[in-house]
Amino acid sequence: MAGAAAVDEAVARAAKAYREWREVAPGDRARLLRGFADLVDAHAEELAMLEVANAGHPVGNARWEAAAVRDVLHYYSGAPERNHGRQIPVPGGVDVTFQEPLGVVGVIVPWNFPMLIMSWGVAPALAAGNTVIVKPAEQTPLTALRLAELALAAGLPEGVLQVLPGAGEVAGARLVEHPGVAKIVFTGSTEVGKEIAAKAAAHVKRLTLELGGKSANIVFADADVAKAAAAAPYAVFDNSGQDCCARSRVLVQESVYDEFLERLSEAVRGLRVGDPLDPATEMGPLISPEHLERVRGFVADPYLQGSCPQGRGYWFPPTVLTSNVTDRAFTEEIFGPVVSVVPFAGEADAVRIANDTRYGLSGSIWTRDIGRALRVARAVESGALSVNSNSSVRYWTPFGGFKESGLGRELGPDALAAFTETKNVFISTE
Ligand code: TXE
Repeated sequence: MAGAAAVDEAVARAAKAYREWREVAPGDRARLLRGFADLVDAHAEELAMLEVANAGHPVGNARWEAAAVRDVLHYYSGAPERNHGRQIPVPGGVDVTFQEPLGVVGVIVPWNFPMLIMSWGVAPALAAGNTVIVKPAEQTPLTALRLAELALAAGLPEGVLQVLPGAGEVAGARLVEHPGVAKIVFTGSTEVGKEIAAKAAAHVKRLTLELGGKSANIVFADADVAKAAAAAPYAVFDNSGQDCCARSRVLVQESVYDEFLERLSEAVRGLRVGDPLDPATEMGPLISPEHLERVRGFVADPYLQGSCPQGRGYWFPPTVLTSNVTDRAFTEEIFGPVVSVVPFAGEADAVRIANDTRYGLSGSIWTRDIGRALRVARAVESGALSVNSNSSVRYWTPFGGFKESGLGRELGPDALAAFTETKNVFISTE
């Protein structure tokens, strides 16, 4: 558990490493990142098993996550050689822009997708020439430490990527306040995100924030209702609902509400909740006893609950609520396997309910009408929407939130821009 002094030491080491790392030729930086990706691939099974122990993820999910970490590293290993600026026509000379790295970047990671979210910060930051200090969540330091070892083994110079397990209020807070840290990437609760934004303002520190969500899954009567209902459990029960993209509010058009609820209930009853090491398991336990208590506090009168193991472990069954739009369970992020289903009358009604929240991270629209799909997608105040699909994250495309769900974008080309500063240079020809 690193204290403030350890953070200061790490920042000094990262600042020293930065002076060399930013000078490494783009092709060499690319090769090192590619080598890191290849080592992750070679250790994918080990990393997956470590994530099962770390966070209780079902082993199938953890395997997918290890592959996704590799893919993110691979994707950004192409970036150093394409991180070019522009040449802009101006009178009296030549104008060029450079995409300069920022310096030392602090990446503060939550416990819900420990290695995956770490890679979203680390890969583009390193590709752009920054050095990185990762502060994993208290509950889940294991895969972060292993990834740092693999980075060293791949030949990344010492100090380029450091992992510092520690308490949020100590090690995390010190990273945020340290004048030698140029940027903070934070994924976690909206409350802590606001606190970090206020502290970062003191140094005009660069920030990327990925915060909470309460996303809507909007099902219109003209949709393939069977498909939408079959996909809905994944959208909220994946990772036991501990997902900022969870579509925890399902809005269903009145005429197909009963049919949808019936089909959803059937799917929920069939969900296999249990031992994360069993490959057939679809949903594992919650992260901690405190979190279990918190989730429990939202559920008073469930419409339906699936089954889950009894006894040892932080188990909570997949739960369906038919709550009112003003209920706490409908408005607050539960971060557990609890979904609220409500009816709506028409398109305007659906958009109004979807937008009646302080969050705006993801969401889905199920319809066969392409015009409606685009109209609603444009009207919903959210950063990552999908039509006839419930998945939000593709590493090629920007991901991030509107409103209190965050600031800035991760993944895709946007993330590379988020780890660089544009410098403009004018050269007089007169
Ligand atoms: O998050 P915290 P917690 C939401 C979700 C969950 C709730 C609480 O609703 O129930 O947040 O989870 C570090 N300065 N999400 O308490 O505290 C901390 O050590 C600097 C949504 O675990 O925000 C950890 O590494 N850092 C979310 C990270 O911040 C601080 C994912 C997240 O912890 C700090 C997780 C401080 N003062 C929870 N205090 C998502 N967006 O996916 C804590 N940390």
